[in-house]
Amino acid sequence: MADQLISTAVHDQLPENYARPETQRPRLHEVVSDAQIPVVDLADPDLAAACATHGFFQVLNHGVPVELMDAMLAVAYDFFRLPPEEKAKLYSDDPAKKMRLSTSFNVRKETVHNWRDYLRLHCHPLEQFVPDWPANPPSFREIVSAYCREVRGLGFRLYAAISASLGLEEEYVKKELGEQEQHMAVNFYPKCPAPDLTFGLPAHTDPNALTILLMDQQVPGLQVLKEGRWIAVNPRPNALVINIGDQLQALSNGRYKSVWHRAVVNADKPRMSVASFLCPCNDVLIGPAAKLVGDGSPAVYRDYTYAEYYSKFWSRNLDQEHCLELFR
Ligand code: AKG
Repeated sequence: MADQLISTAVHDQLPENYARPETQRPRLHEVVSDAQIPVVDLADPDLAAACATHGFFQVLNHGVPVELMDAMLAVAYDFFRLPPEEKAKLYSDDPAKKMRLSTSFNVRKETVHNWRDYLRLHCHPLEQFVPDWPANPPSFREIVSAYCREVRGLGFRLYAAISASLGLEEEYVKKELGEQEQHMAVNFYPKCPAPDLTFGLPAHTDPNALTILLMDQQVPGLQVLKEGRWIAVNPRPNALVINIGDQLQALSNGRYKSVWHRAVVNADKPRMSVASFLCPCNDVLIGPAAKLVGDGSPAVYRDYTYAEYYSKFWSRNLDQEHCLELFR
């Protein structure tokens, strides 16, 4: 078991239980590195096309201050540079914990681990969760809270734009999904001695509604599946990467796609990404919007609660079939 953080040691060799069998390796030489995922503005009419064809896009003019994005990444690196003893105190492999420093994905279930340490935080309401967040670095709570507030605002602006792009009233997604929970994964991928044998995160879709991803501009690592090929995402300066999660795929009756993506690692540099997830509360009933269901387009998914979805998601391995397939 990966019962300790990988970032607290230097590794000359990949430990055996991180090496994927031949057929599951990243095949980095086959990745398309010069393609772009769409870059859009919030008011852009191309938003709908980006959601429908890619499920992933980069957003500019998003309203989140660039200095805050830089501060968020800087404090995240500082956090992972804390002494091993201090980080060890925060370690947990219990996915139910609302604040945990952990490693890989779900160490209790997996047989092959992933080259990632991560800090997982619940972020809404902030007053409830911030007192349990790490007290070090000293600026951590203040910077991360400010970033969470901004990202939440952006998430709701995106919900409005996405609703409108589906021909629904602007408030539709926000109203339908109810009070949104907000979680964060601060992903740290240390330098890896064998990037061709393992993943930071293997292929997965996001079980939530919408993900807003901030990443280190200097070190690529995110890849998105498009027409059977993995595309490397090259972040535009000052952009945030947005991806449609499983719940928006269901609500849009399959028009918008929650796309497979993965994080690969590299030998020369560590990498950081900060994923903010908006998701419905447990008891919210989710299903295709009535306006998007009609004669020519029957409901693709049945109604279900988010609690049902989330527990199904966590009971499986990350890279199995799309979890939404179980809700048809
Ligand atoms: C996740 O946290 O779910 C991700 O997919 C992170 C991807 C990345 O590190 O670029």
